[in-house]
Amino acid sequence: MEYAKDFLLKVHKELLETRLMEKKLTEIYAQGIVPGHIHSGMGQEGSYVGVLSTRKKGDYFKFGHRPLAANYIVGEPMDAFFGELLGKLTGNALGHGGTNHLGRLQDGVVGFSGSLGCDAGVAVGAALTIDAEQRDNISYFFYGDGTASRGPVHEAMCLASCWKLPVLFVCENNQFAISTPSSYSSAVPNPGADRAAGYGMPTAVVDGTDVLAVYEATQKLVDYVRAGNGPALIECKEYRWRGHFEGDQCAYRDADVTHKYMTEKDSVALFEAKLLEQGVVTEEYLAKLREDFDKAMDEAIAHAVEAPAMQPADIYDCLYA
Ligand SMILES: Cc1ncc(C[n+]2csc(CCOP(=O)(O)OP(=O)(O)O)c2C)c(N)n1
Ligand SMILES: [Mg+2]
Repeated sequence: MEYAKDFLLKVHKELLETRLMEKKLTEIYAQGIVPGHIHSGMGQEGSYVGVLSTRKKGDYFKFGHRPLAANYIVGEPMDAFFGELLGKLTGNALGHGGTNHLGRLQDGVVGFSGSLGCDAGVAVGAALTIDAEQRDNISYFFYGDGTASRGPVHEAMCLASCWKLPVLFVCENNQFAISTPSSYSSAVPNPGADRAAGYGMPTAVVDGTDVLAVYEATQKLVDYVRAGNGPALIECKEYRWRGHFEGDQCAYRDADVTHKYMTEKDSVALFEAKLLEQGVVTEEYLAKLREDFDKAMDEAIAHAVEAPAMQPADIYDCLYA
């Protein structure tokens, strides 16, 4: 497929920013300034950015616990993002939720439940709104290979397909649910795609480390969903580079396999090599982009460190609308 230069630059910028932000999160966690866990999304940037490159204004997003940078990519300002992570009043949820409650409704982010899979129904509910308002938007539901086996996910798929609601189910198959390999919890090789036939949904299975392959496969499904045909499902195959959470020693998996993915299936390095070869970017351009983004993040983190923390008396604020 032929791409306009502006499109390639935008995809690359979002891919690089996702990587740099996910890396930064591990660094500030190690400094001890983040209350709660960080579940790094390093290794999964290509699938998120490839899928999100099909988004348009008015769409809804149900993200998970990784990569958190997805919230920034769809519009959350950095100060609100880092403020929330550090439990500060400048955060998008006034520091009440931290790592699991990033995202803002004005960006289309419909929130997150720590009880994985239960919020599949929220994504379907958002699609019902779109349907009632007769818009050509869609609701993206991102979920993991482990979450793919949860009951509420299947109930959500069933309802979305019976009512022909505009949902794109995005199964992020990073091969593990904490320490459980996907092959242990699923009798079929594709825990998302292989089960979607039961709901009459079209599917694609794609290499999640190839950002343009993800984009192309997703765009076909998104066209189908936006046209009012009902839901579809894409499953992205990838590998979680770091532990389930920061501090996980990963004793349950082979470090050589991890190393292989990190060196041979690095979505950012692979895409940058292509863009350099095609003359779309230069080494100087890439270096400046990295430097500027890193500086912007450091400034936002410094603001968050200085910002007032949430106090015990604030705990009942924002519970009811
Ligand atoms: C209902 C429920 N059960 C268990 C957990 C604990 N838990 C948190 S993350 C996780 C693994 C999820 O695996 P997967 O869906 O593959 O997502 P990944 O972490 O790989 O991105 C589990 C079991 C939870 N949060 N919610
Ligand atoms: Mg997983």
